[in-house]
Amino acid sequence: MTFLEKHILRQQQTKTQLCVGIDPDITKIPEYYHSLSNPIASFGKDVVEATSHIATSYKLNFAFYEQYGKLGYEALEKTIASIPKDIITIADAKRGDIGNTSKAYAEAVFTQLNFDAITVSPYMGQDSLEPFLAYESKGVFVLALTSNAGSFDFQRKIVDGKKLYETVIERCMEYNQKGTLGFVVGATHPAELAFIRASVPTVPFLIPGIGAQGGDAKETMDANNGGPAFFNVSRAILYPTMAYPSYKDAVRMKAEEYASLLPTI
Ligand code: OMP
Repeated sequence: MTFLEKHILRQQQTKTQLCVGIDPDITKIPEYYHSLSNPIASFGKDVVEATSHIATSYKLNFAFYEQYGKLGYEALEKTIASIPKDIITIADAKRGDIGNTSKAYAEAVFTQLNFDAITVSPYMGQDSLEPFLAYESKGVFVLALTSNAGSFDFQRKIVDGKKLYETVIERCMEYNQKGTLGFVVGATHPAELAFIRASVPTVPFLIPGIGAQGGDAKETMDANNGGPAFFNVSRAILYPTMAYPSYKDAVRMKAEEYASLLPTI
């Protein structure tokens, strides 16, 4: 089964398009985790337990694990192991290097860690992406138009008469021989999201930026116009501010709130 087939099946169960982002930050998790042997692993397990009834996918951002060294790597493995097998897992690692090195990155993420999909940077070109695209069933999300302010620095520059991100999309579509390629498009630019969606109506998008970065769920869904999508929400679910009987309850409520804002169509 390809990652997209798995995602469609999962969406039929949950009736939402919510991708829960797990970006563990020790300074933001409740105090009581701090005394546990691996606070990040325990936090991840609780987040998965609180949200797995509603999450269509999980995106684990590697930076938030790698910053804790050995404990972080252990937490990454334990968190992946705690995710039910019918839910898509996305390694947010933003890889991409010379082909020989990308091959090793792909082996690590797809074979060793067994993620369903990965985020990659297109900057080093075709040979840097091919080792990821060689996997029949794994998804490869290429950064196209990112959600941050820095997206104005390069991605919109006019090169050969068009914006650089348009060229990235056009060229990457030529590499999409197995239908496993998708794009990362930020929720913070709904008009451009709509424009990009119109150019590639059936390609899966990973769409971060809803919640903490200001992207609006409804506006983003409208801009996506029903295309296959993984709408990611990380901090707005992981670090709820409201008072509930327990932290896990608060995370569950927030996830359910976003899930209902991001229904399947
Ligand atoms: P929140 O802003 O807390 O919801 O987190 C967004 C997540 O998506 C983080 O893990 C970011 O690293 C990631 N992200 C973006 O925010 N913007 C992008 O353009 C691309 C990504 C990503 O590739 O996931």
